[in-house]
Amino acid sequence: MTDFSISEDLLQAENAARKMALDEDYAALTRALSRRGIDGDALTRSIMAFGVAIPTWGVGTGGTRFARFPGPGEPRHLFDKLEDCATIHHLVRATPTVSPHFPWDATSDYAALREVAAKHGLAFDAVNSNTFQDQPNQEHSYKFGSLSHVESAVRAQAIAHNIDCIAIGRRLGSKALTVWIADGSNFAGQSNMALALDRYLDSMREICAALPADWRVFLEHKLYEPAFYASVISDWGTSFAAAQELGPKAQCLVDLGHHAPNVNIEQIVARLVRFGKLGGFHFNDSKYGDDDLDTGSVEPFRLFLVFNELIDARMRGADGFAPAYMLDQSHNVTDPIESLMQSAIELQRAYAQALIVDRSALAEAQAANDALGAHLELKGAYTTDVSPILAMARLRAGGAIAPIETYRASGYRKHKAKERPPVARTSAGIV
Ligand code: RM4
Ligand code: MN
Ligand code: MN
Repeated sequence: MTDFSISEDLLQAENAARKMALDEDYAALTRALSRRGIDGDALTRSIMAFGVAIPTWGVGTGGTRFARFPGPGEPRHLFDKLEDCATIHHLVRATPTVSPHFPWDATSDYAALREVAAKHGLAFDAVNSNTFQDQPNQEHSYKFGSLSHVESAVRAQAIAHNIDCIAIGRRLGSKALTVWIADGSNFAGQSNMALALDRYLDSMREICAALPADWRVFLEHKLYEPAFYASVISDWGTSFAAAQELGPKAQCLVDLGHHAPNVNIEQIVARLVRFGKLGGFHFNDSKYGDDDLDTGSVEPFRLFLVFNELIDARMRGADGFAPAYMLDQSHNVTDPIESLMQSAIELQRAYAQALIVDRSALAEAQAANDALGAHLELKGAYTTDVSPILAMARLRAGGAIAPIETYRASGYRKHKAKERPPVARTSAGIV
């Protein structure tokens, strides 16, 4: 059976049906922007150049610790996942890279894998290690930690796994390793919090020593879960201090869902930028904790404020500023392809809105202590509906004016449900 893919004919037909309305909306928006001194076409070009990586596990249906409800036509293996990632990029033209997770994505021939990805028009972004669960036939268990474990043999196994990930990443063309550990404690007194951090740092030093010259390592912090009393790398402060000790290749990764409620994430971003330690993002949204909701679905203003800091940093030419962007969210009730397309669009929206902030008017208001005036500069950009710019960027890049509608019209999922009969136990998604 040949694998179904969305045809150019369908894409053209779907776009043709929407083109006239888009042209009208785009003209109206670019006229309104030009009255504000903004070049709409230049903005469209900036949006076309924006890219975010899709995590391979994101195209599988996720779950909670209570249940997982698999969807039809789920990817059964890495090659199916790549096919779904390619479908997303085909329509949204904003997701040219894939971020793999090992050993979930382990395969025997990485050169072949890289070729298959390239045929799909995809490249590989940061590789993620996994020492938060045990694998079949693994010698030592991570039940009580990995890089910070009290036993050196367990730490050595976790270090070796990370070094393996670097070796795989080199073959795939990656330039960064993301390390998130689940290490921590569930009882007061269970762990010596000072010594656990020391052990983590010693382990990370060995991993850093194995990094190629042009690689970075991203330290990902997370407040809680599965450690509910104290996580070893719990917050940006710990992550930052660790990155400082580990040297220039080590930077911090901000997963939007990994903070306490009400924490000012945009300020954390500004701090990390200031010290040259902002490595990248895992984008998602969150209401209560690490709930991995879809990007921009709950707090779009916060997402905009994060991008506002990023644009500010870029305009200022902040030192060592080259953050990596990745989506990291768990799709439990939606078709993951639809969620990922919408999330990529929400990132582009926040990016576009941040780009149209009048930075000199903002600076003037700040200098004059005009609090409301400064705020209104941000609000003016945030309340601008940039959708026509985003749609035009997709169209000009060869994608869909309306990606979700086009995807639904294609029947892709129905076809995949036939091509990919359910397997007993898939590794798709976060369970
Ligand atoms: C963690 C963290 C990591 C991700 C795993 C699956 O909460 O966000 O980035 O790899 O989940
Ligand atoms: Mn993450
Ligand atoms: Mn997470």
